[in-house]
Amino acid sequence: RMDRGLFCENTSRKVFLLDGATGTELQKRGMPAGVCPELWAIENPKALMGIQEAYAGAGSDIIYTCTFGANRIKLDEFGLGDRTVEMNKRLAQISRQAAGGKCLVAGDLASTGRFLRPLGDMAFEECVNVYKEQVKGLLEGGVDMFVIETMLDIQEARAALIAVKESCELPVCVSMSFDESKRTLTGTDPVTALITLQSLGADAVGCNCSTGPRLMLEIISMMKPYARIPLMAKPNAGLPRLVDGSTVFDMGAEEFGTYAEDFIKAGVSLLGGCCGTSPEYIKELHHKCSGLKPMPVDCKPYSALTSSSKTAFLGAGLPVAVVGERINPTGKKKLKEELRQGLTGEVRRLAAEQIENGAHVLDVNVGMPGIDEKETMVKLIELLTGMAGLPLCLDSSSPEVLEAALRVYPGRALVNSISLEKVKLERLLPVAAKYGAMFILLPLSDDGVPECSEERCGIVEEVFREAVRYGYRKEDIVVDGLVMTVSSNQQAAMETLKVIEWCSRDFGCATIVGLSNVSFGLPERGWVNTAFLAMAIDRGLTMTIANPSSEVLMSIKMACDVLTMRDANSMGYIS
Ligand code: HCS
Repeated sequence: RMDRGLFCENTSRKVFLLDGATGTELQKRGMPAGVCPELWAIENPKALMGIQEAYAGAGSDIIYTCTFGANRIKLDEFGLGDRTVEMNKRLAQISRQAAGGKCLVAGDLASTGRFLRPLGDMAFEECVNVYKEQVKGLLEGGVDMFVIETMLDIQEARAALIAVKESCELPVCVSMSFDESKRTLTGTDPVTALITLQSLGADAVGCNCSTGPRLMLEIISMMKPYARIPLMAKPNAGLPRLVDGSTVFDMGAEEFGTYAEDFIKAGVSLLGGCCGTSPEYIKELHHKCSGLKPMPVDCKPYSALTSSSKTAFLGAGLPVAVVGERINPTGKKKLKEELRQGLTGEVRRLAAEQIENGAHVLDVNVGMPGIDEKETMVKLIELLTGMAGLPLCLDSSSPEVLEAALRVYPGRALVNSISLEKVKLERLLPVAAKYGAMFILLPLSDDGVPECSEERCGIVEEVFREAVRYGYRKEDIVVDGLVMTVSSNQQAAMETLKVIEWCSRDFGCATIVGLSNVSFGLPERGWVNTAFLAMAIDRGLTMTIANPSSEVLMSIKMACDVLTMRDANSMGYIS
C-alpha cells in the first residue's frame, strides 16, 4: 500500500499516468443501459478485468476501482444498499487482480447524488458515514490509495475526504468537475476548491470529466500558483455531444495525446482520461509523457480563507480585511433573546448589514448561557453559508463547538482564537489543524496578557513553534496585536503597534486587531479607535475585527489602503 510521504515524493519525481474511462468502456463490452454498473461488473468480472488489464498494459500507474456509484445511497437505487461493503470489497479485489502488481489501485468514491444542507436535506455527518461504509469495503479489498472524483459539490467532496482520512492513513486525491463557467455545479471556482481541499489534507487535487482537455488546461493553470500538492487532470475525450439520444465523444486518441505536454507544463503530475477515453488514449499519453518530468511545486507563501464560493486572500499589498464582529451576543439583548428561542432573524439582519457595508469575513460567536452552543453554531454556519458567500471566522473557546463548526463549514475558516494557554494549545490547536483552518494567535498565556511587546512577541514565537508540529506555516496564522485601554495604561496602544510591526516586518505573518478596547473610558471613542486603526495599518496590519457599519471607520480604512499602496489604482476607494 502507498504511504502518503512516498506518494508525495513519487509524484514530484515522475508523471503518474491514471487510467481512462471505466463506464463508457463497460458499455462497449456489452453493459446494458439502466443496470447497476457495479453489479454488472461483479457479474461480468472478465469484462472489467479486460479493461483494467489493458490500462495497466497501456502504461497506467494507477487504476481506479469500478466503484463510482458504489456508495449506499446510489446502490439503494437498485435495492443493493445492504451489499455496499461486500460489493466494494469484491470490486477492489478484481482491480487488484487486474493490476497484477504492475500498478496501484485507487479506491474510487464519487457523488451520492444528494445535496447536503443548506442546499439539500442531507446532514453532513450522514454523508461522512455513507462514505466511511464504502471506504471500509475498499480497504478490505486491499486498495493502495483513494480517489474522490467527479465531485460537483465542495461540501460533499469534503465529507468524502474526511471519511477517508478518519478511516486510514492512505493517500487520497480529490478531483472536482467544473463546467464551462469554470465553476462546479454548486458554484465553487478552481482556486477555492484547491485551497479548501488542500488545507483539509488532500494529497492531490484536480479535475475530471465535464470538459475536454482545452478548458481543463485553463483550470489547472488557475490552480497551479496556489498548489502545494500535486495536481491531477482526467479530461473527457472532448466535449460530449448528444447524437440520437446517446452521448458521443469526438476527440480521438491521437489528438487527446497532443495535450499531454501542455498539461505537464501547466503543473499536472497525475494525468489520465475520463469519459470516452480508452486504453488507446492512455497509450498515447504514455508515449507523449515519456521523458517528461512534472513541474516542481512552486507556490509562494500566501494566506487565504475560503467560503464555498470565494477565496479571500490576506496579506501585504492587499486591502485591510474587515472581520465583521456583530454576530456576537455580548451586549445584544435582541440577539440573545432570539438565540435562546432558536430564531435567526436578527442574525440574518446583522449578517446582511455587515455584508452590505463591506465586511470581508464574518465572525460568528454564540457563546452565551442558556443555549446549546454547538447546535446553534452549526445552525448559524448553515444559514450563513447559504446567504453570505463570505468566509467565516469561527469564534469559540470550546473544542467540541469548534470541531462541530469546522466539520460543517464548507471552506477554509479562520479560528478565533488560540493562545499560549495550556487548554488552548492542547485542545483547540489540534482541532484547528485537523481541518486545516487558519487561526488567530492571541499573545497571552495562563499568566495573562503581558504588557510589553517583547514578551508578546516571545509568546507568538512559542505558540508558532507548537503550531509547526501540526503542520502550520507562518502564513496560516494571524497574530492579534491585543490592544488594551490607553486610559488606564498610556503605553497600551504603542505596545500593540510594536507587536504588529514586528509580525509584519520581522516575523512575517498576518496581523489583526480589535479596536474598541483602546478607547474604553474616553469620550468620542470612534475617533480614537479610527486613529488607532490608521496607525496600525501604517505598521502593516492585515485585518481588523470591527463593525463595518461604522462609516468613519470604513472610510479611513479605504483611504489608508490607498495611501499604503494596498488599493491598486485606488479602485476600491473610488467605487
Ligand atoms: N471513473 C469513472 C468516472 C466517470 S465521470 C468512469 O466511468 O470512468
